[in-house]
Amino acid sequence: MPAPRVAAIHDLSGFGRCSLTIVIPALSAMGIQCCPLPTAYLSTHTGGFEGNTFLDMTDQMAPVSAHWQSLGLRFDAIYTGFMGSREQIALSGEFIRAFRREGTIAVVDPVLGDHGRAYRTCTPEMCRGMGELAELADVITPNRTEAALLLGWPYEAVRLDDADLCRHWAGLLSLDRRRSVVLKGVSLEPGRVGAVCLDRETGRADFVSAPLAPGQFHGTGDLFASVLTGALVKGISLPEAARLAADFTALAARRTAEQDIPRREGVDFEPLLGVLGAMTAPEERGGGPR
Ligand code: PXL
Repeated sequence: MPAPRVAAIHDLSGFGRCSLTIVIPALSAMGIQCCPLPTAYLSTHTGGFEGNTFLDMTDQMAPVSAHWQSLGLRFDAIYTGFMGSREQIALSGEFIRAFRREGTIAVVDPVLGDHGRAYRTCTPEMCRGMGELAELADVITPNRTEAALLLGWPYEAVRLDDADLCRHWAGLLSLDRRRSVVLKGVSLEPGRVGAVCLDRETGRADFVSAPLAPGQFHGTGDLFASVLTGALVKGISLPEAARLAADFTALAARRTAEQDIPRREGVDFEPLLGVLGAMTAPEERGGGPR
């Protein structure tokens, strides 16, 4: 069987590990072909570095899409993340419309902010646009900050420390179950963090969690969403995909904490990519030859 194929619409940040520098290795390690459509090239990400360069690649997005359409390319998933402008959000929506087929999974990670604050590049107009893009998604993966921004609620109100409240927010974010929701940053017990997963097919809300690592590292949201996307493309169920994403992200965060590197340098996950491949391999999961 050929490798499943994912179109990944994210920025490429040279240093600091986020977006495509996480998406590509994570999907590759899971045996998935990643076709990147970079929206911008930055010298570093914008969280914790000053003076980063920003090469806007918006004008490449439609021609790349047109070329891929002329080649008749098909994707098992379309996975979008950080956006540099309102126009990029609109073009990503057009890409999803153009390439969506029966069985294609559209995963929109509505990267807008963290820790109660919007990223400095995310204007209110960008937040509105991201909401529109997320309407095209089969699965969205917001954190608590992004959930608040998408729902138009204050961050403090979107508490994720109570199961009923988590179900409530996930329900609102699902737009009457038109899309599945993996809402990250849920913590129902001290020392553990994870997600609530509302599956639009079954209507079930499942909780997954993993031990909370000391410290917080840039790019953990991108790593979680990448592993989740890869697992979904491999046919793994939503709660199981979220469990794998939570477990691997926790493992990478723990390793990073042990390395004592600055938070802005992101998750030190590369030495663990073999583990990721094994965790998501069919034979490890009891589904293939041993
Ligand atoms: O990890 C999210 C992200 C992605 N891409 C860029 C960013 C950020 C968060 O700061 O700056 C360029």
